[in-house]
Amino acid sequence: MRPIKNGLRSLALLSLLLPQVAQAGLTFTFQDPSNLQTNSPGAYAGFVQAGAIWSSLLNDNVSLNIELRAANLGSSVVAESDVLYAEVLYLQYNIGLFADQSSVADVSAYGSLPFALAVPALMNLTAETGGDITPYLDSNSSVNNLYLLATSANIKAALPDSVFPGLFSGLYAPGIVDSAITFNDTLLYDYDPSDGIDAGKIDFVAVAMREIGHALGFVSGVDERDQNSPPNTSAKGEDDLLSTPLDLFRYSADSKTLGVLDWTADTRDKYFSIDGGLTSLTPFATGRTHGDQDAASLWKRTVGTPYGIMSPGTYVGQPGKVSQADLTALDVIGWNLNPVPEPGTWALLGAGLVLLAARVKRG
Ligand SMILES: [Ca+2]
Ligand SMILES: [Ca+2]
Ligand SMILES: [Ca+2]
Ligand SMILES: [Ca+2]
Repeated sequence: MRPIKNGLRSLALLSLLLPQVAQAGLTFTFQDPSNLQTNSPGAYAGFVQAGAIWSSLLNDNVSLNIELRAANLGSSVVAESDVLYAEVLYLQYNIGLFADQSSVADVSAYGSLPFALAVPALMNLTAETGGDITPYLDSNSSVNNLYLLATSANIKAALPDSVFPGLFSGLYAPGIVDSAITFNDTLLYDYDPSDGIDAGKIDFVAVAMREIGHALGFVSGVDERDQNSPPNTSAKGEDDLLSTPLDLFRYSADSKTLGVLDWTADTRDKYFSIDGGLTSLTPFATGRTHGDQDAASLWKRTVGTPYGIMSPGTYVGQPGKVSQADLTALDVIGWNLNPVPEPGTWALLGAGLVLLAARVKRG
């Protein structure tokens, strides 16, 4: 019986993996209050292209409003975003992810999550311990263990109105801005990555993709804890700040040992894992103030090839690239990936086609 059962299971999985049809997909409306289309047409076109690339990669039926602005952000900041968030019960989010599973990574990621009301995690820098940086286990099921703070785009992808009718209707109201992105118009950009990136110029489309990527949900609550704590301010209580859906896949060696997540800001290594911390897929940055000086809402900085489009730094003289790690992170927090066959998959499909052709020929 076992082989048959397994066979049925893989058939079920296969049907889960088949692309959904008749979806409008991910669409962007760019609002242009300062008339970039006239004043900085290259930048406006760059944002439109960045949106089009995300639309080609993700196929959730989600419409997003992005407001674009330009400003002098100094010499070290390329862009910043004001993203719309909403609180969601962890258990609601868990149910949403259960219904949203459409990839092998989704199945593993969902399986790694506790089916419970509350999520335990390592914490630090809270008022409860006087702002101390020493990690401690927070398993008291208080507000910060019960709720997540998710971007509006992430909620639209993971908890669609069809699954939770009316629950997040506010996010669909007219005039809602999912993210307001300001880029630094005092830096040198190459707006057209199709012919490479000029020496000394920043890949603008990559910058725009990263800012939109934050809106899609590639963000960590660790940054708020990192910044809203000594020496910057007095420590906030556990429940004053919430973690994000992406933080459900954030681990350290210490948290793995305890079988919990790691929501601390410090210099210990943190990593993205979709199997309960057993496997590190990609390291995260660990925080501007108490960590490695990069925002925890990014991959770890590298000397050579970046881990993905959601890496820190700017792409000067070289194009930014979306990586499998970027896609897996968005996949497991509730986005549905458009099928992009791997080279190996192509070979398999090709072999299948050849077999089919041979059968037809013999028939
Ligand atoms: Ca707590
Ligand atoms: Ca170029
Ligand atoms: Ca997914
Ligand atoms: Ca989805």
